[in-house]
Parts: sequence; C-alpha cells; structure tokens
Amino acid sequence: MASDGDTIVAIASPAGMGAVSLIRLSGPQSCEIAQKVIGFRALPPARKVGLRSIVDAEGLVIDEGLWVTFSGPASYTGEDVAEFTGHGGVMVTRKVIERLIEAGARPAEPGEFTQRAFLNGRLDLTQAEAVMDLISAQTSLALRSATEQLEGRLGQRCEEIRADLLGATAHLEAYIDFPEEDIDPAVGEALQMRMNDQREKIAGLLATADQGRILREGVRTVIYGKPNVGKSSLLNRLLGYQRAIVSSIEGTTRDTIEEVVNVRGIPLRLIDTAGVRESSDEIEITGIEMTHAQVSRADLVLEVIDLSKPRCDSSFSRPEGAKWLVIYNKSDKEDASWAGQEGLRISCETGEGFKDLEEEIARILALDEAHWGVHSVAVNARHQACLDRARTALEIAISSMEQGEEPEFTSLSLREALSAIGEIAGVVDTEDILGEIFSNFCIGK
Ligand SMILES: Nc1nc2c(ncn2[C@@H]2O[C@H](COP(=O)(O)OP(=O)(O)O)[C@@H](O)[C@H]2O)c(=O)[nH]1
Ligand SMILES: [Mg+2]
Repeated sequence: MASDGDTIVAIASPAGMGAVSLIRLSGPQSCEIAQKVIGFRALPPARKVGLRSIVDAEGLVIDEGLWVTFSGPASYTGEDVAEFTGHGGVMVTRKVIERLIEAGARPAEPGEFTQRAFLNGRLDLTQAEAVMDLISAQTSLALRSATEQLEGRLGQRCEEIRADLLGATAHLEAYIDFPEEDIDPAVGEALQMRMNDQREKIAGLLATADQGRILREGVRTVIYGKPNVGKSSLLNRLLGYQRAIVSSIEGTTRDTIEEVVNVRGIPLRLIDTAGVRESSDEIEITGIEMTHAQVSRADLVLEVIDLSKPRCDSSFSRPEGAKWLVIYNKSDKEDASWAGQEGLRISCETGEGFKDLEEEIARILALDEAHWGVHSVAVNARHQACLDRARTALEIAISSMEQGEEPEFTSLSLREALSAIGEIAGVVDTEDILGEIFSNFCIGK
C-alpha cells in the first residue's frame, strides 16, 4: 500500500454516534474531489475554515459542515489534504464517505495517512510508531513516553549513532582502496574508541526496553497467596468495581483474571490467581499450576497474607527477576499473634492502607514521574531487535579490528550494524516492515 497517487478517504474520528465526525482526504485530487461534492460554491482558501454543504449527484444535501484544506507538503501526510467536520451520525458519515468515493477517492487502509507522512519524509519511523503509542496510551507516563518519541528523540539518538559509525566506516574503507598501506596505529585506536563509544550508546538504549514494554503493555503484576487471604478482593479494590468473585469459600478463584489498572501513571496488568494450597480438586490443581506459571513470568508479585488468621510463616519460594511485595491484608481484623510484625497493612474491607500501597508499588518499580526524566526514551520490541543486531555486528567489528584482521572484515560488520540502526528510524530500505507496522494502526490515522 505504498503511496500510489490515489487520493484516500477515511473517517478519522471514532466510529459510531458523536456530536461531530472528521472525514479526511489525502492525495493529489483532494481539493478537486471536495469541490465536486460541495456543488457550485468554491472551497475556502487553504487553511481557512468555511461552512459548505455536501450534495449528492442529484444536488440533494447530505450534510452540512466545516471544510478546511492544506496544501502539500505542509500537511500531516505531506500531500494535499481536505478535511470535513460534519455531523457524527452513523448513517450520515457513511453517506458522506460513499459520496467522496463516488467522486474519485479510495477508502484508506489502516495507518495509510501516517504511512504517507513517513514516505513523504514528514515523520521518521519511530515517530510514526509514536503516533500509535500516543493514541493507545492509557496512563500519563505512557503518554509522556509517546510524545517524547513523537518529538523525535529516539530517532535523533539513533541518527547520531549511525552518523558516527558511518564516519568510522568511510575512514576504514579508505584503507581498503589502498591495500598497500597499513592502517596507521593511531587511526586504528581512534576507530576502536569510536566503535566502543557507539556500542555503549546502543547498550544504553537497549536498557530502556523493559521500561518500554511496561509502558506499552503494563507491568505484569501477579496477586499471589493462600486461598481466602483476599487476593480477589485486592483486585476489585484496585479496579474500583467487583470484577472477580469474592467469597469465604476457599478455592473460589480457579482461573486467572487479568485487568489493567492505573497506579500513579503506571499501567499495572493485574493478574488474580487461584490460591496456592494442597488440593485434590482437578480444576483447582490446574488453576494452581497456572498460578505458578504466572509468577514465573511476573514483573511484580503482590504476595497477600491474611492477618485475621493466627500467624504462620509464608513459605513461598521467590523466582529470580520479579519484584516482590508482601502485603498484610484484613488489618481490620488483625489477630493478636501478628503483634510486632512489620510490613504494609491494608484492608480490602475498609480501604485502609491503599495510599501507602500505591506509593510502595511506585517506589518498587522506580518508575514514577520523578524517575522518568532519567530515561526519556523507551524502545519497543522492534527497536530492541534492531539494536540487538547492531550491537552484535559492532562487537564482531571491534574484535576483528583488535585481532588485526583485514579491514574488509571489519567494514562488512560495520555495514551490518549501520543497516540495523538505520532500520529503526527507517532511513535504510524498510519496505517489507512497513506493512507490519502500519497494519496495526486504526483506519483514518
Ligand atoms: N474483614 C475482612 N475481610 C476481608 C478482607 N479482604 C477480603 N476479605 C474477605 O475474605 C474472604 C476471601 O476473600 P477473597 O478476595 O475471595 O480471597 P481470595 O481467595 O484470596 O481471592 C471474603 O469473604 C472476603 O470478604 C479484609 O480486608 N477484611
Ligand atoms: Mg480469589
């Protein structure tokens, strides 16, 4: 679906009823098509808003609304764009779209407007991806990360690395052209230092991958503990409504239940699990196995302990990697045997301790607003794969240089690193990955 000279059309606002809807045309014929459907009155001048009706082929009015046009390249897509803001009904928008198609437009594919913006050099690939991240952001931190990427910070950092490696490659390749000359040791050392510096920078970007995944997909947070301690109650409290069944019968939760909540700007993908105990019930045993599988994949485990029962020591083994927070629940009915026990006390019954709980979660994850400034970029899985390739290739280049191999070898690996880095922002040929990226977009974006 490369830019093919077609003029595309789509509803850019959400489908369904609304006060208004935005319908967008992009392509060389945008203004011509718009002119056709409004009848004899002229379109308003570019970037000026004008009220015009849309009429059908017989001259009957379909809708009345505001038109604005943008001349390329100074538009979102870099092409001529015409936008119509009309009434937001299901039927009326469908009629308007049909009319525009009749007048020569073609329905846009998902993400095609943004893809055209990329192809016309209005955005780099990381910025195009940020558009989607921005639309799907569910918390303030995810939003901030997306807007920073949309400003082009990640693309810039990659471009700096690429430009430096390109310089190093050119320098090295100068020797290939004159095989009778050995590389000057001082030059060789400088080249190595340069490659090492860029490798460090790549490693720095790679270190943000966890944070990127968390902001885009949420922190995998498993609620874990014995039956009846209040795990499902905790999920419900954090969600603010009764999502999971709560009961005093042990073994009520058998399946895992997943919901996303927003804790201080951090998206938590909360997973309620079956309580862990010895059981002979086949379904419950499967549930418990699923619990252990969830714990092994968690970013954060909230272990819930019941204060209303006499004290006993928890005997859960903790897998490596996950952060672990022990929570003492049912503080409203604390048994005397817990006197002197330190730790975070909450009550899902009264709501006591939840402010502290949220604070503690933000602290453990070290991912609140205050920490954000340190990172400011957060790569996604695609960027991570490219960076990994670049780092490996660069390491091969560095070691081949250290071992005094022919400059051709070093240069080959450097070229591989350059291409991997270039793929991130889309400065090298990326035809085959475009479809994959833009097909995840909504239509009209
Ligand atoms: N008094 C008191 N009861 C609670 C509290 N939290 C949960 N419960 C009760 O404990 C029982 C088990 O709760 P549930 O959330 O189903 O536990 P789960 O088996 O760990 O999911 C239910 O009867 C809840 O009403 C609490 O903070 N205080
Ligand atoms: Mg439960």
